[in-house]
Amino acid sequence: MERRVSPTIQWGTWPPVAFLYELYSSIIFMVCIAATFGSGISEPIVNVLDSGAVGDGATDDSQAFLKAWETVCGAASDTTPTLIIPEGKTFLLKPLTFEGPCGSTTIHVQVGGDIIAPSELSDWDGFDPENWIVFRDVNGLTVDGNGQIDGKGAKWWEALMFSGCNSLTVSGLRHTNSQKSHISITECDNVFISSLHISAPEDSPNTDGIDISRSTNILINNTFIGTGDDCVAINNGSAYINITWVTCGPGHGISVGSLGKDGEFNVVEEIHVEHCTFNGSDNGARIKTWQGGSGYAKKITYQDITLINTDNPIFIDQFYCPDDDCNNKTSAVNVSDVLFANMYGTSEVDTAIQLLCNGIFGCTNVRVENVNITASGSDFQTISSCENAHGSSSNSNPQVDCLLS
Ligand SMILES: *[C@@H]1O[C@H](CO)[C@@H](O)[C@H](O)[C@H]1NC(C)=O
Ligand SMILES: *[C@@H]1O[C@H](CO)[C@@H](O)[C@H](O)[C@H]1NC(C)=O
Ligand SMILES: *[C@@H]1O[C@H](CO)[C@@H](O)[C@H](O)[C@H]1NC(C)=O
Ligand SMILES: *[C@@H]1O[C@H](CO)[C@@H](O)[C@H](O)[C@H]1NC(C)=O
Ligand SMILES: *[C@@H]1O[C@H](CO)[C@@H](O)[C@H](O)[C@H]1NC(C)=O
Ligand SMILES: *[C@@H]1O[C@H](CO)[C@@H](O)[C@H](O)[C@H]1NC(C)=O
Ligand SMILES: CC(=O)N[C@H]1CO[C@H](CO)[C@@H](O)[C@@H]1O
Repeated sequence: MERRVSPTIQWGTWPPVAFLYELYSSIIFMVCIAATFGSGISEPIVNVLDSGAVGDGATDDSQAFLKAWETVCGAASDTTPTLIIPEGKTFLLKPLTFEGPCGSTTIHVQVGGDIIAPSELSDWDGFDPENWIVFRDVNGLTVDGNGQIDGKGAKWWEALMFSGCNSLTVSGLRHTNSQKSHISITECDNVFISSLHISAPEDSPNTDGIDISRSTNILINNTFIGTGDDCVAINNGSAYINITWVTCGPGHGISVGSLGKDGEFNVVEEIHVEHCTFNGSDNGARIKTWQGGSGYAKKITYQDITLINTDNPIFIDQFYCPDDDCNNKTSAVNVSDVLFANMYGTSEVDTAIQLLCNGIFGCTNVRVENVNITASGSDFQTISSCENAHGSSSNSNPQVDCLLS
């Protein structure tokens, strides 16, 4: 998300998260999956209809879902309980948390039907307005199905949050109309996200597709993201994040950061974005850091990327300042070991490659290889521009002669 409003969430009974200053609001699945031992049988099967859910899109089904969850979460350790949200129905849910830890080490949530949020602010009285659906401390969770999760465009939440979750799988769902981020993943390890379809209007502010922070070993594969802000934003404490076969656009690119806001110490490393397409997005491959921060962003690769009418296809911005009210500072997040390779297609702007690094230590070992980015129109040509960027380039159009060796 470009601008984060500061945290107002009361995390209450979740002490480890006191430091979660980056809040996610629409739908929150906080899922924690611990070690998986397999060998479970697919029982018990718990259908939300059997717990009293109505599924007419108007009745508040929250309590029925929580009741069903109690059964699922309380199932014995040698089972694989399955929560069925049946297709052909639409379930209205108020903010709720599917809380772990649970008895079983593997839990399956099958989302066949649609889930919608209440659209009136008054429906949120007495609830934490930052979070809609939360899965918290649930280990070995799989959430899949063809259902749609519709945030109804409410401004005050994020759609789906997985927090503190290990061995999480999310696939197949359609997410729409969250006004903040659609899916947030924080404090999770070993996550597989695939075949999602995430959409929000292009002009909706702060609607990140997927926000990642303090998480490791994540693969996001084969997913479409079209939103009003970053398609994927990778924030502090994230490492070993792979993003493959993702199409982004509209949206603000697949971004590392923003990092180092308000002098924060932030670290991100081992981020690999491959076989992705940026289609009409503002920004493509982007690393953004505020002046005055510290820490690092390193070992980042963007390769095998298709660009279609992309604004700022390749962009390192160490002067990130969306409100234009920043002063030059004397510290920075250290950006190094960045590879942009095999990137082909068209740019909406002339400066297709921008490597803007601070004058403190600049960016080091930035490589641009096998790149051909041409103008999307016939009235301009692409160029590159650098400040304090060190590294190398080969076989690049536009040439990046400004990279200092
Ligand atoms: C991420 O990509 C790296 C390099 O391509 C690979 O070695 C690693 O296994 C991948 N990790 C995941 C979780 O997919
Ligand atoms: C990722 O998606 C691609 C393209 O759809 C597919 O070929 C590949 O098998 C997927 N990889 C995994 C690990 O699911
Ligand atoms: C960023 O993450 C690192 C590593 O997890 C942690 O040490 C640091 O405190 C975090 N920074 C902030 C501002 O939370
Ligand atoms: C790019 O986006 C446009 C507009 O949404 C769409 O018509 C086109 O099919 C997309 N191209 C690809 C390759 O996804
Ligand atoms: C920045 O990172 C590079 C690569 O890790 C390292 O060589 C350099 O010393 C770092 N600079 C500072 C000021 O930390
Ligand atoms: C770059 O791509 C354009 C358009 O596809 C092509 O005409 C041009 O020959 C390519 N340039 C290089 C150096 O490969
Ligand atoms: C806000 C501001 O003063 N930004 C400047 C900081 O310094 C760089 C040069 O290293 C300038 O390009 C920025 O305009």
